[in-house]
Order: sequence, then C-alpha cells, then structure tokens
Amino acid sequence: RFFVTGACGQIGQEFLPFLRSKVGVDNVVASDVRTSRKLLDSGPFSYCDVLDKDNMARIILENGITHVVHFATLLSAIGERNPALALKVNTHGIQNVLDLAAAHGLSVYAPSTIAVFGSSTPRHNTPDDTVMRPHTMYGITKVHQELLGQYYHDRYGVDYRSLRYPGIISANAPPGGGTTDYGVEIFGAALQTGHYNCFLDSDAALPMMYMPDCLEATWQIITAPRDHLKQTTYNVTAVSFTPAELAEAIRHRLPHFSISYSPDFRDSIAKTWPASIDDSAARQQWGWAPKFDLQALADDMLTRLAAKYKVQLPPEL
Ligand code: VAH
Repeated sequence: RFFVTGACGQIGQEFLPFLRSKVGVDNVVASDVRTSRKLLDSGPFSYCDVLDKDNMARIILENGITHVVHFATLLSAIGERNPALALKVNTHGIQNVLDLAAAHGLSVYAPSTIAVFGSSTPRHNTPDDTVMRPHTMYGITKVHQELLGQYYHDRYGVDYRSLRYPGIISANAPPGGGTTDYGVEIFGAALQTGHYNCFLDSDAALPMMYMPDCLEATWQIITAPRDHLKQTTYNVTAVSFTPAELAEAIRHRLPHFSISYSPDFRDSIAKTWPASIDDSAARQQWGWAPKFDLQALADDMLTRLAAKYKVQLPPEL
C-alpha cells in the first residue's frame, strides 16, 4: 500500500490518479496539508503535515503502508521567498519519511531536481555524478535529500529511489512556485490573450519534460527491479528548450502568438541550472525513453487547454 505526501501539488495531483489506476484506489492513501472535495471523494485521504512525524507514523502503521511517495516540498522560486520555511519543510519532511522507512521497512520514492546543480556544474549534458553546489535553498535541501537517501540506503537498507526532475509541464495541474513555471503559464496566456510576458529571458535554456513522461518515469523507477539499479538517484530528461524556442513551437499552431521578456530573479536562478542533462544511466539501467519532444508537447498542451478554456484552435496547417 502506498502513502503519497503533497497530493495537492503539481505532480501529486496527477500522479495520484495514475498510481491508483495501476495499484487500485484503496491501495493509495493521499495526504497533504490542504485538500479539496474532489480529492476527498477520489479515495483514501489523511491530513498530514510532513513536519509531524507522529501523525505520519500513525497513518503509515494504521494503513499498512509499504511504500512512501514523498512529493511535499517547497520549490525554487517560492523557497527564495521563504527560505526558512523551505529549509524546514524540505529537510525535516524527508528525514521523517526516511526515519519511518528505516524503522518499519518501507520503500521510499522522493524526487530530486536539476536545481541540485549550480553555476560551477558543467552546463551542457550534465552527468549524474558531478559538482553539486546549488545557489537556492530548494537546491540545497535537495542535495541534502539525495545524500540522506543514500545514507539511509547504505546504513539501514532503506530502498530509497529518486529522479532528478527537469521542469515539468502539465495541462491539468498548475505548477507551485518554480522557476520553470513559465513553461505552463505561457500556454494559458497564448490561448486566452495571444501574448505572454516571460519572467525568464529568451535564451534561458532548461531541460523539460511533459507530465505523461514524468508519470511514466516515476512509475518505472518505483517498479524497476532493485538489482537493475546501480545508484539511488538518476538524471531524467526529455527535451531542452529556451522560452524563444517554446514560443516558436506555439506559433506553429497559433501564428499570431507574441512573447515579450521581463526577466526577474527567476532568470538568475535558471542561468545557474543545466541547459541540458545526460540521462544515459536511466536509459541503460531501467529503460527510460521519453515519448514527447518539444512540438508534441506544445501541440498536446494547446489541444487540452483549448478544450478547457473553450477556445477554438485554428485548423492545422
Ligand atoms: C522549479 N520546477 O522550478 C522546479 C524544478 C527543474 C526545477 O524542480 O523549482
């Protein structure tokens, strides 16, 4: 049975129904510090602040949990607005999860991020094992998570697994305060106003992935046979593009779409992250292969959001 923290977040919202479709609704207990009617009606839910270890222990033991999927976290941009809270939630949350995993023999999946890298890391085709000196509180806490996960794996035998997500683009769930959020906002603006003022500069290249690929990658690493895995944390990516290149892909379907640039502090964060990453270990060891490239991602986002906003897309050229 699975326990999912951060079920209301960008990834949690979509991973929850995906996981339930794989293992059965009643085999997944969702949790968060917020909830919604939709979430409560969708299956088992328990209120859980990841800082409250006793409550987490109660939920895990009373529900016979064997796997924890730990999504609760503060992302890069929101973390810079409140570094003290990001430090607390991100480090204590994973520590509580790992302590309970060690005590009760649980498996843990907790995502990491390309934000673990910094300006002294090679920016192109960044390998799995390289310099990790991040500049954001979010990145610092995720380096801590990676090392702690490895430590609990080596010392207490915890089956800890992690993917370094790139920016994740999704049509359903809004992102929650990251540097890569522009990649989602741009589609809503393109369809609703025809214009987007981007908070990153035109040339800020970042690795990205479409949500369906993210869900598959996450499921694949969770279910991969342990003896195929030679490391606890893997780079994964699908495509890399700049805001200008994404705008171009949108113009393919919406020729009148325009973009302007007003880079803010998030552009300075983006410039310290890799422009592209090397995920060959994930491809070799557990068969990672993304399905969506830039144009496929843009077309699918526009089709889904046009239906949501009831906007007519011009016929394909
Ligand atoms: C962020 N979307 O922007 C997150 C991500 C690739 C970075 O972890 O903070």
